[in-house]
Amino acid sequence: MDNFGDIGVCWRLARQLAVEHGIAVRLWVDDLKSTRRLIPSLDPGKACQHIDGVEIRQWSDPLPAVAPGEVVIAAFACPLPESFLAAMAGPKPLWINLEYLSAEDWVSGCHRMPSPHPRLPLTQHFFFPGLDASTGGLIREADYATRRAAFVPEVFWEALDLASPEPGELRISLFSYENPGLPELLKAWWESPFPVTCLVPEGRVLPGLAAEFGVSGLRAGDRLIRDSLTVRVLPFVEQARYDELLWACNLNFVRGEDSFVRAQWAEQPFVWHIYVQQEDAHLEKLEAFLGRYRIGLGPDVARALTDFWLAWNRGEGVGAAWPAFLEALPFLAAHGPDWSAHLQQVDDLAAQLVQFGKVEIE
Ligand code: TRH
Repeated sequence: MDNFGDIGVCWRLARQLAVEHGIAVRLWVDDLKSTRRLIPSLDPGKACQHIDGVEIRQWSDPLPAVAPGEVVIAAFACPLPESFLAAMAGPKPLWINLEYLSAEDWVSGCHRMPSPHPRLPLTQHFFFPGLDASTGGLIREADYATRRAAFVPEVFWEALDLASPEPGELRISLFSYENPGLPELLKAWWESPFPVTCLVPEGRVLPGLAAEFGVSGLRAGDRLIRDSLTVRVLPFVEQARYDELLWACNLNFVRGEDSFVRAQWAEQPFVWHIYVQQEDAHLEKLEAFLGRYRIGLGPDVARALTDFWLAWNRGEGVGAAWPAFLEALPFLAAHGPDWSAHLQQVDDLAAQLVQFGKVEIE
């Protein structure tokens, strides 16, 4: 199988297909250097290497000539190189276009839809991850629950050289894009009547954080303290261990797609910073998710959740929305396991892809 597309999702999926389903997966990566943050054992100097059963290949131009796998997955509408498409025209592998995750209703109508190539004798099939049985489901590894049950928070905190949370302390992980609402949020946290610890993996939010604290730059290991707030900058952890951070915190700020899904499996309250799309299409996606996620919440909690998520995504009104969101946290914490159980009624994305492959190829 050949896999092209966004690395956070694609690496996780490739690994699962190889480890759990015994499939020979070749993952094409354009930027090996930044992928190394997710996979520390990756050697960016090597154009071809094997990690966790996955063949990782440098996506160069021109692409090395290889025979396409039996299945080709192009994720997030990424265009396949012409030479590879031409090579596909002979053996005609099953070609899957793995789309963005969306909770919007139209998704179920487009899931698995075929679309012939305008010139070549090839058909791509749209495959949509999603939240209900009419979609392709979400990535979730078979050993997820076992790993979570074996997790010992005290050991995790010790490894980060941090004490376990004090009673009443709020421990937050912050993984987001640049956000003009950050200063207001930090203010709410440092004015808090109880201790707040914010753990920030190295990434795009650091310059905004540094500016707010009046320091020239931040890096892993740095600690900032102001009144009730302690900020600790963490190294970007390897992808396989990111879940631990989400399990250990009682509020997780996440973004994009993969961390957003992991936060849902972690069952803790979370805030999604969605990636911005043209014509504010992302806000519709955000509302569509909230429309489903809110089911079962009381009206005040649902309102507090919606107001805070919208404020964070618009980058304004974050401070005003925080107090009600804070009050809603215990209810959202209770909601997390119900939501995760609801999602688990749907087969996971890897299993559905394998099933689809079996039906289409045989
Ligand atoms: O990187 P992202 O912003 O990715 C997004 C989406 O994939 C989206 O579909 C795409 O269109 C957009 O990019 C441009 O956020 P995401 O999806 O959460 O991916 C981040 C990955 O990093 C995820 O796999 C979790 C991982 N991670 C670690 O491995 N260690 C860490 O310390 C942290 C904070 C994250």
